[in-house]
Amino acid sequence: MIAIYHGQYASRYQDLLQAEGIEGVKMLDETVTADELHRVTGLLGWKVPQSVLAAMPNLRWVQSLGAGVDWLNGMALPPYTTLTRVVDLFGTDMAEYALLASLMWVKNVQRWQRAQVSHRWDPFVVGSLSTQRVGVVGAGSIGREIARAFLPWAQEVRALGRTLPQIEGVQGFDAETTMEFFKGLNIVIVVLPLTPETTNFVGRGRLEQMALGSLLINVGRGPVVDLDAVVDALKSGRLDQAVLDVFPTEPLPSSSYLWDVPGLVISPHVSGPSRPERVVKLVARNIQRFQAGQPLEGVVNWQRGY
Ligand code: OXD
Repeated sequence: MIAIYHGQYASRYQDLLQAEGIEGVKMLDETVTADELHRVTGLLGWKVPQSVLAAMPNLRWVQSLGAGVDWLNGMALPPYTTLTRVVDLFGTDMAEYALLASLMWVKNVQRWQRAQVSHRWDPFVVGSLSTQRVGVVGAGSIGREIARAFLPWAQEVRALGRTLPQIEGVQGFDAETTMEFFKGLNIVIVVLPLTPETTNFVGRGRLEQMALGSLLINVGRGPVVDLDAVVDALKSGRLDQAVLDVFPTEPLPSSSYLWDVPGLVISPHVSGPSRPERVVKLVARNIQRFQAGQPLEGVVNWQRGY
């Protein structure tokens, strides 16, 4: 049996899957019985609690209903369970977000807004992306799309991957040349998944390599960026602005000091929306493949963690 666990979105998925010809997906709500949980072999889920996973000993496949699978970090799944994630769907939105954040910074839109509030005509020379060196940290399908989106605009575009990224027109860097990658960059866009290796990947040493007065954008996962180091870099002027869409704790508590840090721009994890309408076709294909015993799309490599 295929089941779904995704809070308020579960029934929307059920309807959309039905429209794709897929019936009988069981919603895991408080009425589900232990017997039904025993019969679950495939689970569509997002932030499923360990207690729910542990009640499904016959699970063979988990489809994460987003790009990330870090919500499963540290959780035990039955042996031989295949994990899949949503791939190739969020690159365009996230590239738009990164371009928007970069243009707002380079054109200093905040200064226009401040001037308008006080009815002040405040002309100044605005910058241009054409003089900016841009680097994308993470070269999966999303990172590659972001890097390509900057190519017509930026002076130079770099991409950093575990292995050397090959993207036409983009300078590739790998684990061995990480420091060179960061050197002199004006804009860094972080799109790394969260794994033990990527935690605090963007820390003091790497930020120090960036150009003075630069911009950091994080659309990957909160803990990939060392927030204390970012706040210090904003204070010292190494960073002029940091635009953060993701945080170690979400929602960001209203009591967090981060809301008031000068130079920090906060958005509520909106850069790559995983709306059911957009994800459902991939999920439907994977259900059909799972039921037919065929290879699934977006299989996660457990060793790499994405
Ligand atoms: C995702 C996300 O992983 O929304 O899909 O961050």
